Amino acid sequence: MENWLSKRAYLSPDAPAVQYGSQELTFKELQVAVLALAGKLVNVLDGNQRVGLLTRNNLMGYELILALQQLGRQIVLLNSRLADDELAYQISDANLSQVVVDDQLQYQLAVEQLSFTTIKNTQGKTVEPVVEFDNDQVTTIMYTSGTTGKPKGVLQTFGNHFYSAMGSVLNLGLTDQEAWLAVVPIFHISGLSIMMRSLLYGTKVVLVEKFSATDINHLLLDGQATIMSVVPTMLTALQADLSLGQRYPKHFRTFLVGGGPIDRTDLEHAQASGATIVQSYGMTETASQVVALDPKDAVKKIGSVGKPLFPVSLRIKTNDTSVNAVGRVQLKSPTLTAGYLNQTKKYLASFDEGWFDTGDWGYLDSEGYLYIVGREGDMISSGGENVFPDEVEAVYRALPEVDEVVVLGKKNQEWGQVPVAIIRFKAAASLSSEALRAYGRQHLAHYKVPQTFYLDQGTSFPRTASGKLQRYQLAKVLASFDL
Ligand code: S0N
Ligand code: MG
Ligand code: MG
Repeated sequence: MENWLSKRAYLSPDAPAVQYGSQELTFKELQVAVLALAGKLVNVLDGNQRVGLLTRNNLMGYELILALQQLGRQIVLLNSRLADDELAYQISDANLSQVVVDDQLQYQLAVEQLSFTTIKNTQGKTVEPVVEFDNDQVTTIMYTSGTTGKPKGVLQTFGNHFYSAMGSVLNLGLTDQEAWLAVVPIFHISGLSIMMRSLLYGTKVVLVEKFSATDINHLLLDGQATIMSVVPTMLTALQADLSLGQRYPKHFRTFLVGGGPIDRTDLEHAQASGATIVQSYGMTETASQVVALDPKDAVKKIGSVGKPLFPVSLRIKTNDTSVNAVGRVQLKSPTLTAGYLNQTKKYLASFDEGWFDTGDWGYLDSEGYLYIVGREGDMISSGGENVFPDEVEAVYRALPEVDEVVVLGKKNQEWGQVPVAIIRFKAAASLSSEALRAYGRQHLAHYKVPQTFYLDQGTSFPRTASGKLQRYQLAKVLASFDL
């Protein structure tokens, strides 16, 4: 396919492309700004095909992603909430030599950091953008954690993003005034997919750097957006901020909810405020949502994430043939990642008879609606960020004082779930909760640090014969600590 930015600037040069605070750019203006930035980048980038980026949701970060695409570089979108240790692994795995870093963020990294200001102040030259965005070409890489081993770099091709945008629009439709509010991070697929859709649909993005329920409600009530991607934490905060009886204008048509389940109360509150809720299921590996629930079914099918989007096929892998039998959720989709960086074996091992195994557990009801009942490796979803107990446990096990540690999710009003830990010290050793927290915050993203440390009182953790923790049995253990 022809370069999406070139094509879009040709098709609808004067249509609004992006709004950031008081700044608004048309697609032609965006193209000019992006190419100017690309002209500066070539003067500071080395020959490495891959470039890291650490940014918040601001216009410079937005333009940098597009500029790197114009130069045909692969962009490694790093999560700005990660700790230095976590970033170091990803930087080394992706073989990065340079990371472009938002001036507002600070890290200690073993590679060259190019600040936004450095780039802005660089003399630019004229560059020829790439002509083609090839479907098979990897354009972005995002790291995801999992149950075993280190995080994996998920390779996302232009084809992945294209089919994702098509699947989304065939479900959600489009209005001629479309303006998609992006406060979900552009380093996650939730945010990046909004950017890619904008180029393909020719629609506007309302980019917001910092989530504040009051500010966002102000924008929505003011009619500045037609659709917004949210995680459940955001939806809850937005509803709590509305005054009694306050309703969103008709112009605002949808909250696209992903990154975890919402409960009935939140759903009803949101509906009472005049909003339409589309719940969905998706992941970095599928370049955003692959399953979505028709708003008409939201109440009738509460708890369901809906039906697979048009390009997506889904099956539940189980030997049980009864209706509602729980099994592994497996997919086929043109949006599916082309691979895990440096981990071909792991990638191939995620397929079962040609179906990609999500690692999640779920069932289809008699009408073909998907319900998710368990996440890979007892993944904890905190405010839309994934936390894998294994990863947190490994960090704590490295402490000489620690004999055993078990991390599990606890229900939380604000974040949906938060990690908590049950910890056992070696004989005569101990650490305070404060010390444990401080240690965690040094080595892990803050949202991964257990909110509470429960001292083990001789609990026997449920294990299989081979010694593997039976996580599904742990909820009972936690309940006994909560008394
Ligand atoms: C909810 C957010 C905005 C909260 O961040 P906020 O308020 O900006 O926090 P800070 O002011 O920076 O920090 C305050 C304290 O809060 C802690 N903290 C921040 N985030 C979390 C968190 N998630 N859990 C627990 N604690 C958190 C900070 O650490 C700080 O504490 P101290 O001071 O102690 O350090 C923010 O978390 C956020 O943006 N969340 C959303 C992330 C997201 O987008 N996730 C989705 C990922 N999934 C996918 O991308 C696949 C699905 C998908 O594509 C999709 C998802 C949603 C919608 C649509 C789609 C789609 O299909 O298109
Ligand atoms: Mg930090
Ligand atoms: Mg906050």
